Amino acid sequence: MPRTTVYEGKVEYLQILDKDGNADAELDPGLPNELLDRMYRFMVLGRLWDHKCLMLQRTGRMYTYAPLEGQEAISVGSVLASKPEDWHFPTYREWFIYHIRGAPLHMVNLTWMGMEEGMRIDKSLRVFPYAVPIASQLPHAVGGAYALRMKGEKCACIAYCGDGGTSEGDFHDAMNFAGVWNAPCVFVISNNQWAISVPRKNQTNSETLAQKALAYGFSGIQVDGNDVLAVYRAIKEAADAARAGKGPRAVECITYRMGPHTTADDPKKYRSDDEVLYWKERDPIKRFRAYLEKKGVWNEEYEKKVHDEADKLIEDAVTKAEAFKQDPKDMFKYVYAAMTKNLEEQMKECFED
Ligand SMILES: Cc1ncc(C[n+]2csc(CCOP(=O)(O)OP(=O)(O)O)c2C)c(N)n1
Ligand SMILES: [Mg+2]
Repeated sequence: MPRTTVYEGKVEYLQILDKDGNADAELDPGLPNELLDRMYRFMVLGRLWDHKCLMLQRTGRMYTYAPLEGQEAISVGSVLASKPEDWHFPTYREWFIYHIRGAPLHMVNLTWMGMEEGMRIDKSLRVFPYAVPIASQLPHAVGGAYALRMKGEKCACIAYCGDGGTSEGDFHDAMNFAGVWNAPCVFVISNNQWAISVPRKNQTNSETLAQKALAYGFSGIQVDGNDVLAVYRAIKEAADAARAGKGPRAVECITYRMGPHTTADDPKKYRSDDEVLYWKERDPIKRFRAYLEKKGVWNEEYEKKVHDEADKLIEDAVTKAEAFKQDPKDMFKYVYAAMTKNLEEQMKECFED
């Protein structure tokens, strides 16, 4: 028997905007100014809101919080590339997705303030509650995609995980079933180089995370995750393909978490200032702003308008979140679909004495 090659795979890399905001003329999707404006407003709002949440946590007005800074282009590019009929299955770091999909800004603040009511999202927005157990949302997305197709709905299920998430069994179970079922799924891997203090190189010996898809029989692409146009384009193509019955795809977004893993972490203990500086120069907002300026969409006056508007929204969201009243009886009421006799007795004891 001759020795032959039975399989050869490839993974493309996509970047449209370089770090200084110069666009590749052939790859630039030529989005209308109205959409570019929405992208920029959301990215700035995400960044400012992130800074506000950190301050709230540091002053005891919010509990443990997972910062977004540096990764805004992924949430914004991905949601704006999707359609209202698509579903999103975020991780704890993609909390901004809820607002981009249309949820009031204060809802996510509520969750980080320890109030689960924040995840009581209008079902028509089609976003699952975010998952903290790593990668556990991926099998949900594949099951959802399979079920929605059975119901005759033409939509994509867009599921997110981090670089660390790709080492979880749930990631591989989900990818395998998505491939076997040709499920309309898009796996967005936010490769921010670190899983708390574990670097990407200790996570897997694979050259890319996108190539994991090849083993499960579908394609994977790697994109510059700090380039909102590249994220938008790759996810739009993947979601369009999923809706058209062409099966799943993986999109690995190369990015960097600029802040701590959560407010309980000190990244100075495990990464160098030089590394942080390298990524600061590749900031997603700075480069998109430069692109918009070259197109004549951005100027100082516009910047001020965008910031003023964001500041107002943030102040309003904090006021609403802090004024929110919880009903302590809920902790008894929603343990099960219906309260057990035991729980009823405990609730009575707590509130009627
Ligand atoms: C199943 C499970 N194991 C461990 C943890 C603890 N944990 C929380 S975040 C995290 C790292 C995740 O890293 P990554 O997937 O790269 O996402 P990132 O936080 O970088 O966005 C770990 C191990 C968890 N939440 N769930
Ligand atoms: Mg990570």
